[in-house]
Amino acid sequence: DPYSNDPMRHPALRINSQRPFNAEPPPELLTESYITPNPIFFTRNHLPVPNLDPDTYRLHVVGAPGGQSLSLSLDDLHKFPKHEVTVTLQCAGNRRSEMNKVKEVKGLEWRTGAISTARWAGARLCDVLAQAGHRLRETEAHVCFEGLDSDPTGTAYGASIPLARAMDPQAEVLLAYEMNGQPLPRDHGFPVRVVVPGVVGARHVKWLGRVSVESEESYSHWQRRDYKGFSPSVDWDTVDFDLAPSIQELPIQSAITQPQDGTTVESGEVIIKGYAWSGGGRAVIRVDVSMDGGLTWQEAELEGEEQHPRKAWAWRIWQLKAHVPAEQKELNIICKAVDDSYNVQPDTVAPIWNLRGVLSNAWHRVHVQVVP
Ligand code: MTE
Ligand code: MO
Repeated sequence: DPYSNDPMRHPALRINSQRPFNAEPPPELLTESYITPNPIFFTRNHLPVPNLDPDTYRLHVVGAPGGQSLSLSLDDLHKFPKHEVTVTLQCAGNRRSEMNKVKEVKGLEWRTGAISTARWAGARLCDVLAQAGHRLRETEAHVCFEGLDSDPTGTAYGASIPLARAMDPQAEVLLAYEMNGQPLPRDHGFPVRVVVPGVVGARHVKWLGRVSVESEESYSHWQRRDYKGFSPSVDWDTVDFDLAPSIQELPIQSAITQPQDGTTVESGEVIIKGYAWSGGGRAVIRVDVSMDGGLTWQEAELEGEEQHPRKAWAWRIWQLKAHVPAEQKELNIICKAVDDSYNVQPDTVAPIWNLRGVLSNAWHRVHVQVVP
């Protein structure tokens, strides 16, 4: 069993798949704190977790023509200036279960928890690439990452991002060796992973073994044959993965974590709580909440750290204290967020349905009963 060496996991995690291990924190824990504690940070593994020895670990960085290739130990990585940044990581499949209700999709049944936030620290990718002689190129180029996890045929997990993002110090792309002040937990990429602020989780390659600069995107299955969006009309007989761009920055997203769907609340003051986040460093400027299925709206209070324009890498937790009269029988609660490009979430799932169930960001709806 290639999974027999996987680490222990926190019992509060809601498991979507045991082998490979995929799990999300329950909603009430997800927004309890702005920074997600490491043991309940959502986990998305495609393969068994490799067991890497930090003393013999080496990161191979392929050098530029005229530059030099690097073989970096953990100590070597620590010699680069240490950079820290708070980043929300979201899987492209977050909230896929809602898409599956409209029409069957292929993929893990994530609810609202395939998203978490941590304070990451490590070397900036641009500093490491510069040491290997890389510069921004006139022509299109991509930085390809390979994990040290592999399938039975020896194929490793891989992904890529555009070189322009990798070389931009303001984009803050990290080769991270710390998560919330601790060495990375094994499930989250020990000893080194990529963190690409504002970009879909799939590009944050864990257990990083190799970095290279190529004229083409990574040839990995997960770059070319997965993590792409399609029209609702495309099915598995007609899909052509070469026609759609790989997902990089993610669209505006929000969800309600409290109260939970199908539960009961007491009339009087009811607290509605959730998260909101947008990709590409776009800040969340507003979260609208409806208690009556979308007839009327109230603005939620945004909590958590202030966001910097164009560098809003982390989510906002939001809250609304609503007054619910005793004669009210039920509530149809909805949330929708707006980012600083005034991008909004679509109101329903059907028009954004796609066969892989990615990019599921329709208005989040929760139905609860009210007791006097
Ligand atoms: N990196 C490797 N090497 N192997 C993987 O399976 N999964 C990716 C990404 N990096 C993956 C990986 C996907 S799809 C996501 S959403 C994030 O890791 C999840 O990161 P987390 O498990 O730390 O939350
Ligand atoms: Mo993912």
